[in-house]
Amino acid sequence: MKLYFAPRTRATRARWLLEELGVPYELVKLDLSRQENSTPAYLAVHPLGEVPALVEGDVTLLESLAICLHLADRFPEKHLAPPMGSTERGPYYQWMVFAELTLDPVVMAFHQHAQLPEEEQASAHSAEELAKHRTRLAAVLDVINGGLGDREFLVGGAFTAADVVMVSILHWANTLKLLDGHPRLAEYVKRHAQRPAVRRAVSG
Ligand SMILES: N[C@@H](CCC(=O)N[C@@H](CS)C(=O)NCC(=O)O)C(=O)O
Repeated sequence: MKLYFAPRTRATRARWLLEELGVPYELVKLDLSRQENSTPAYLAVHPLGEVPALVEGDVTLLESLAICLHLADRFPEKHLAPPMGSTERGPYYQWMVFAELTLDPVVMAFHQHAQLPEEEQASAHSAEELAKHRTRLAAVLDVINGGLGDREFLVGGAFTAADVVMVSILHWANTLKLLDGHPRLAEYVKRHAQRPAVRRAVSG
């Protein structure tokens, strides 16, 4: 297996999961600042020039969520996904998809706001948009907080790929200081960030 990767991107969650699984893989690092993702060779792997991409034999897999779902199922003996058809499988899908399709867009909205020039950030339109995002973010974080409760992991009392995807996006939210009013979620992120597999995934 070959993982096309760049640090501090959505590729980190795929690398983290590979490290948790402890399976052999080849890491191909791309320097996005040098447009190494725009070469004809890489565009033949990922036509949009994005990371991650996972190549195994004749199959190339795009989309970090699909890669995480696939990898956790590919090695069932590692128990990073509840068995197919089990009671836990539904919540497992739910949290993976909630993280990607509900949490990620609102975090992205804050990220994009932070990239705006200062005068644009201060404009009335921008402030109004930000207020809407804040309301949405609070509601979304409340759902995750309620789902997690006092438990250590999202699903089935054990660490799964759902934690990998959720923590990755919450970690991004945390770097934007969006978890300041949610100590339990901040603690959930901090605790997972200390996992040895995370340290390996962000090293070098
Ligand atoms: N939905 C895709 C998004 C992939 C994506 O947007 N990757 C970004 C990094 S997080 C990228 O490669 N951007 C190319 C660039 O910055 O030039 C996924 O989750 O894999």
